[in-house]
This record gives sequence, structure tokens and C-alpha cells, in this order.
Amino acid sequence: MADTLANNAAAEPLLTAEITDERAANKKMKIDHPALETSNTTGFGQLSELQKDRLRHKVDIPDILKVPHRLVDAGERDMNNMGDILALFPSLSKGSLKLCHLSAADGLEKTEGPPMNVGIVLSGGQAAGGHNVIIGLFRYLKYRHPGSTLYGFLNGPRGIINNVTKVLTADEISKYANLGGFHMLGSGRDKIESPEHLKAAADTCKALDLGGLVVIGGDDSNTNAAVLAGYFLASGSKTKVIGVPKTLDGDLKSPDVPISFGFDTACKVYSEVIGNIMVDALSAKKYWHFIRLMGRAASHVTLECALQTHPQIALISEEVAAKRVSLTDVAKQIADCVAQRAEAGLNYGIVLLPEGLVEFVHDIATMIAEINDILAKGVSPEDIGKVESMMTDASRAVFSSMSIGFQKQFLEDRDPHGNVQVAHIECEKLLIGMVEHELKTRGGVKFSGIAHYLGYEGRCSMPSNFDATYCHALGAAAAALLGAGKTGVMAAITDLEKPATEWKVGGVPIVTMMNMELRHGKQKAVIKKALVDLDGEPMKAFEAIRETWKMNDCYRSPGPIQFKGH
Ligand code: FBP
Repeated sequence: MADTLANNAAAEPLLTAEITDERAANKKMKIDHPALETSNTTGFGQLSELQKDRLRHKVDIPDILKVPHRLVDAGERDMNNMGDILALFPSLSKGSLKLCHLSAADGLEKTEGPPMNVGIVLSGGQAAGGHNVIIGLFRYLKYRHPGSTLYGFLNGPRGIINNVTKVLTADEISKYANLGGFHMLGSGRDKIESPEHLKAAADTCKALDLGGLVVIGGDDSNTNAAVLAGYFLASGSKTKVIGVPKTLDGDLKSPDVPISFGFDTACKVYSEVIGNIMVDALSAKKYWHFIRLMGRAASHVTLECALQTHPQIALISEEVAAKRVSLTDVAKQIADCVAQRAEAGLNYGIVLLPEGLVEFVHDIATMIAEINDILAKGVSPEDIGKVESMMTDASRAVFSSMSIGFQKQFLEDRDPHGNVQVAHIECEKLLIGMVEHELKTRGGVKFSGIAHYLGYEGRCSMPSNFDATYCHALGAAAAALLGAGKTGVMAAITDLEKPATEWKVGGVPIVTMMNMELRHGKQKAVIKKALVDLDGEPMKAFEAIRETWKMNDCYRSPGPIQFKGH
């Protein structure tokens, strides 16, 4: 057996050993990352010095994973008023809906168990740290029993439907330690929801004799994980399903899941670039930079980047919605600031806006809702005239004021979960045009707007130390939950404000995070998106200072992610 407590308790406590492969394990040899020596298969011809350094980086491990432990119940969430949702997941609702976490076991208990086959899938958009989840899972599984096998499903959920896998070895996964991307397996946005796909997934799990399936995904993918867990239970499949909270958007969180992985890294990458643009603005003194930030519906990324960099304006969608502001009003407010600064001789500035803004501005939101209804009736998004003719007068007026290019962006196909593809709507350009127009009506204030979109470049950076450590712990948590026989549960690491060694490792039943939402014209149970809390501390801190930032340049340039030091 490899590094198990039973064999080697004093010398090598759980999960502190290096990754070892099965062959090397018996000899207690370390694998010196093959990627450092040879041309590798990870898509990089040559690794940079920093990549090599990151491969060698050792993440901190929560203490509870280093000692014998067991999973204990840890309270429950109020499920009153959730009857509709529980009724949709009858098999899951019969089980325990309690939160759980690892607690130190007494001397006689063992953490090891029989060998287990587990499958893992990366689902949805990339987020920094995904590879470390796989590594944490692998290491725990191998610790639990070296005969365990980890299958990686290729290219997202369709890999499960079509049973396309690769067996992951220590050799293979060690080439990706602490590096960004999802390219170890590839990702995809397919949904396993139709009866045919659910059956195909069950067949795959049976063929591979999977005791567990780990879904690394955002809110929709984790909703899907709960659907699968319920289906497997109801159909007598032995495969348990565990979710892992991933998304740079930061909108997959709850009182029990403090943050999704990838958020920290993305905000750091974007803040670096915003800081650079600020210095450029300050130097050239002639441009207004409109910077749209990825993050889907929620404005967490924009708020965090604003707090890091101090722009003239940062629009928070949730506030725009609460105040029922129209896009024209937003443009006017920006124009006011441009005009005021111009009077003071400051013909430059920085505006941050969340990519989901258009869904929250009430006139556009109403128009999008109408388009969704019209498309749900089977009207082709290419038939712009037909779609327009079916809108209310108010929405038609908004729609027809846009250029054909923008109209097409609003009509683009929804993603498989029914979401508007906000990443493709160039709201920053729309706003620049509107501000320009507004300023012309005011007698021509000097204004030159430059549009930026910071999106995909933040998803696959090398993960920050936080994300690298957090992801490894999430992977181990997923394995521990499977080892304890949990299903329909999301891995949850808490106490994140403390050093990683003190983090709590556990899980939360996914259905406890759900609500009912309209999708593709139908009410569906889905994980509730966590939007920015307008009464929360980050928003209050921003509110207290943002007026100062308008006229005074208080820019802050955080620079690149730091991997060393504090
Ligand atoms: P997830 O919700 O799957 O994590 O994806 C996040 C995200 O990066 C959004 O911020 C963005 O709007 C969207 O994916 C882009 O999707 P795609 O990768 O399909 O273009």
C-alpha cells in the first residue's frame, strides 16, 4: 500500500506526501515532475521558468486531512417553504439534508476504505485552479486506497454521455499542478437532463463501475449534479455524485459555501490590467476607458476590481436594478461625470461595468425577457423582423434604437441552460455611443471613449496561491464525501479567513441551495445565483468612497499576481 496512515502513521500523515504513482509508491519514490524534463503533452512546447516554479509549488493542506477523520453532521438549513423543490428531488430528499464536515476520528477509526472507481468532469467555463481539484481528489483517493482509479471524462458532460475517458495517473496529473486551464480533460457546456442522456450517463457509470462522480461546475452544472444524483439513487445506480463550486463569476456561494474557485485569480488578473490602463489614462490624459468585466449576471467581479483599483465609476448591476434605472439614465450619469471632469480639465477617466449589466437595466431586461419568450415559442433568432413585430411597443422602441450588430447580439442563441450569452454583448461600446450622443446634445464636451473587455484572459491564469490551495482542498473534500457515501452534496471548505491549515472541510446538500426560476419559458429548480448584496460590507465600503473617486484620481495599480511573500 502507498502512504497510508495504517502503514506509516508517524512518518507520513495523510495527504502530506508528494504525488506518487502506483509503481513508485511501493518504493516510496517521488516523481520529479516529468514536465520539467521532457517535452510534454500539455499543449506547451516549452515551459516558462514561472510555470516550472509553479509545478514545484506545494500547497498547504488543512490539518484535518492530515489525521484520521470522519464525516459528522453539522446542522441543517431551514427547508420550510422549499416543499416544491424537495418534491422535484424525492430520492435526495429522503436522505440527510444536513450539512457535514470532517472531524478528527478516535484512534481506532481508519480513514482508508476499499478501492473506489471515481469519474471527474470539468463543466462550463474555465476557472483558475481546476487542475488542482483533480490533484486533490486523486491524492485523497490514492491515500484512501492505492488501488482506486480516477477516470477523467473528456470535454465536459458529453464525455459522460458518450463514455469518453482517460485514466488519470500521478504522472499525467503532476504535469498540471498549480497551472491554469482545464486542458487536462477539456470542458463543455452540455447538459445531462433528457431521459436519454440520464440513461446514457447511468450506463457509462455502470460500465466503469463508478462508485463516485465528481462534477466541477458553476450553478447550472451543480444543479445538474443534483439531478444526476437523484436519478442515480432512484434508478438503483451505486454511483454517488459530488459537486465542486467553480466559477470566476463568484455567484455560486451561500452561507455554507463561501466562494467558488477562480474568482480570486480572475479579479487579480483583471485588477492588474485595470491598474495598467489607469496609468495609461493618467499619462495620456485624453481617453475615457470603458472596461467591461466578465462575471455574468452578478457584479461581484466588478465590485472587487473597483475596490482594488478605484475607478471614476463602477456600475453595479444589482444597484441599477434596485433603482430601476434605464440604460439612457446610466449613460446620462456617466456623461455628467465626464462633463464635470472636463470642466476641471480632466478629459480622461475609467468606467468599470459588469458584463451582465444589460440584464439588469430595466428597459433592456424587459426586452430580453420578451425576446426569451418569443424564442421559446420557436421563432428563429435570425428572423429579426418577426421577433421585433412580436415585442411590446416599449421594447420595440429600445430594440429599434440599436444598430443591427447589437440587435443580433441580443438575439444570439442562449446557452444550453437558457442564459443570455452576456459575454457576447458589447455593452461597453453601446454605452460609449450613448454617452457620446448625450454629450453632443449638451454642446459637445470633449470625449474620446475606448472600449475594453476583460473576460477570457482571466479564466486560465496560473491560479493564485489562494485558488491553488483552495482547489486542492476542494478535491480532497469531494473524495472524503464520496468515501463517506454522500451524494447530491457540494464540497465546501469554510473558515477561509484563517490559515489553510485551519480550514474546515465538509459538504452541503445541493438542494438546500436551490430556488425556482424561469428557464426557457418554464419554472425550474436551480441553484440560486448569489448576486451582490447591496447591504453587504463590500458594497457599503464602495458606496462610502465612490464619490471621492469621481473627481479625484485615487487610482491603485495592484500589479501582477504575487506567488511569493505576503
Ligand atoms: P461558468 O458559469 O460556467 O463558470 O462560466 C463563466 C463564464 O466565464 C461567464 O463569466 C461568461 O459569461 C461565460 O462563462 C462565457 O461563456 P463561454 O465560455 O461559453 O463563452
